[in-house]
Amino acid sequence: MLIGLSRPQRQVLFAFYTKEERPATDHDLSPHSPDDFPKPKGSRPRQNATFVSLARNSDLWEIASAIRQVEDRFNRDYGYDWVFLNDKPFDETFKKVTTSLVSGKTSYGRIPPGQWSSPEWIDPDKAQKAREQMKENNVIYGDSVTYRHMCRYESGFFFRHQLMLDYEWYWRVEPGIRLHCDLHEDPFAFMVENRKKYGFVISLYEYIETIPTLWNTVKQFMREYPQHIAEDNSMEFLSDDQGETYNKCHFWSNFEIANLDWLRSQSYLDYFNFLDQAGGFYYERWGDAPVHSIAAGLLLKKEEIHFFNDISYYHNPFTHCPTGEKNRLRLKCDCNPKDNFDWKGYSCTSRFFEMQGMEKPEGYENQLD
Ligand SMILES: Nc1nc2c(ncn2[C@@H]2O[C@H](COP(=O)(O)OP(=O)(O)O)[C@@H](O)[C@H]2O)c(=O)[nH]1
Ligand SMILES: [Mg+2]
Repeated sequence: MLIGLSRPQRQVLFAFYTKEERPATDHDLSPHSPDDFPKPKGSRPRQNATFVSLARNSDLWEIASAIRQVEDRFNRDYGYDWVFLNDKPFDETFKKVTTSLVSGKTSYGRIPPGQWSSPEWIDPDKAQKAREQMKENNVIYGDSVTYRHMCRYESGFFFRHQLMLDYEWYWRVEPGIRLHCDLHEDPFAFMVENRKKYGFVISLYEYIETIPTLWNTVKQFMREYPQHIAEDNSMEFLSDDQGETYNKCHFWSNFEIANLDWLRSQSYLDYFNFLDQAGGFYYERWGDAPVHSIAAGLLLKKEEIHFFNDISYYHNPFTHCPTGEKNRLRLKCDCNPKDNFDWKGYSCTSRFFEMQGMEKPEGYENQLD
């Protein structure tokens, strides 16, 4: 059953696949039986949620260490499922090891080739020239084609993979990340109970070389689809001049806890398709982080976006370590508060607090540099 999706919405999702690409049979489930899964802690029911990781077979040990941390700090008490996606088939070792680590059900999906390649309207010569230029300018991943496929896939497709359709919520986990504190509450339940749609832990400024025309494209989208722009949006977080220019602030999307039905909504799909047509995933190197963040900032109400101070997180090279010693002791954190990125100059989290009219947590003044 496709929870939360009407029949026409489902048709939109499936219409994208050609018959050959349909991923329906291209996945495996783990050998667990439902009785093996731990019951959620406390009285609250488990939410309709899953972890999701895009990974290569070669990412195995890095994703294994990430899973182990997520399990030890949180999921062993909840048993949420985990979906793994890959442009190539996962090998047996990858499946065996990850299934042994995850307390919930695991499933392994192959990405349809049409979603891991540049669309037919992209001019290959123009895209290649752009990559060469970026390589010369030392732009990170500037010459990588697969990184571009990855950014486009995370921007527009993972949430409509067959294996994701039955879920309403996801938590994205990348290889090599760390969690430094226990979680004392189920973040999915928090999202549901507080009517949130998008949650983040780290925000920062994007390299402008990767997105020179993104904001102009977004402005065109806003003109063409004014009905999709939320009234009480977060433009103030994204722009310092009421939308004229982009200040490059974005949520770091290697961590996300968010609502899949929102990404599958007509407004998000119109937004993604508009950007995809413009070609910037290949002629530039648009990242899924600014793409998701601008969408969250404009299509959602600002109160639907949440900053998880309590979830400590590391992805090379930045750390979010909860501000406030009481918090860190209560949650058994092993991060050094000095490493906390939130209040440093390259973070946008201060701006987020200001936009939301939120008071900064006690002790933030000591972490400004
Ligand atoms: N299957 C697959 N996953 C990829 C590929 N490239 C990147 N990823 C995944 O995409 C995510 C982002 O890639 P990563 O190398 O961590 O990029 P970074 O965090 O921006 O430095 C991670 O979950 C990777 O495992 C690829 O070619 N194939
Ligand atoms: Mg990464």
